[in-house]
Amino acid sequence: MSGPNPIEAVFETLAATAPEIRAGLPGRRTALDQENVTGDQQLAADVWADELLAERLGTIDGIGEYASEERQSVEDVGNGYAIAIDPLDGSSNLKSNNPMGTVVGIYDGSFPTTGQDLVAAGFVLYGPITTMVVAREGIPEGYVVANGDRQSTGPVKLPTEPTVYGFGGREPNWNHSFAEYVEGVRSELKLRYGGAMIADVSQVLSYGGIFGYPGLRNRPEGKLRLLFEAAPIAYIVEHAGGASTDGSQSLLEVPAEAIHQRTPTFVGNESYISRLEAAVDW
Ligand code: AHM
Ligand code: MG
Repeated sequence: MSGPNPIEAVFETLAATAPEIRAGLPGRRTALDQENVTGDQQLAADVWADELLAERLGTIDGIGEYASEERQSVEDVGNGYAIAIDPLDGSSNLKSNNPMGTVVGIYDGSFPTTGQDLVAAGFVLYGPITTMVVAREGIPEGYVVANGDRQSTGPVKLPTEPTVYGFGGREPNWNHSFAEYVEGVRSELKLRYGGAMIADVSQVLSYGGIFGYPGLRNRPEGKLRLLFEAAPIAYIVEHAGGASTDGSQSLLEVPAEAIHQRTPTFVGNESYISRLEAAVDW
């Protein structure tokens, strides 16, 4: 399928495919006897959503590379933009029937690359309703997805008054400087953590605040993946008026040496991001 241009076509296709993904989830909640390349347990839904999206997005004219969290290597699918996708972000939430998402970054470059090559990013959130946020140029736009069509809900701007926070990882594995920073945040903001990045970032975009997954004592690079998750979300939040960091620099500046590279990931209001950069010593 191709649209007016490859970037628009990616988001149109994602909106058209989202209801199908949602409808296909009930029968695909079982764990497969396999892990993806970064060692996560795969569900039938992860593999199925990846195959569906590779088929739909990989055949768009003007898309040259398809990289997915669920596959080992980059697929060469023609000439043009490189797309990185997490087909079902937060899929462990399928068991408990909590929200999940799909996140995509469109890069004008070849993998591995940095967030500076991003020309657009977007996500679908499978919550009580299906919503979508797309950032291209200027302020990101929100949509409600119904019957495969997008209806705009207007610009997405990070509220200037922060309200919520959510940080991943087990607290005993947090580094001391980060734990101290969180003590301050706890006394100021309200905890909202659901275990699916897209859903947690959507709360930050709606109410203001900070979401993050830190580097851990036993895993200094943290959990979230730079090209599939961290950079696309940073692109969206920065365009919405917020900031991002890996602890010392914008997530859009972190160079990727490997497709599945992980990074400590934080997005949210500038005041909380700069305080975090001053506080952490990893
Ligand atoms: P996934 O892409 O394999 O679902 O993993 C990423 C998810 C993020 O959505 C979320 O922020 C994080 O893992 C939650 O991890 P935890 O369960 O350790 O809190
Ligand atoms: Mg994910």
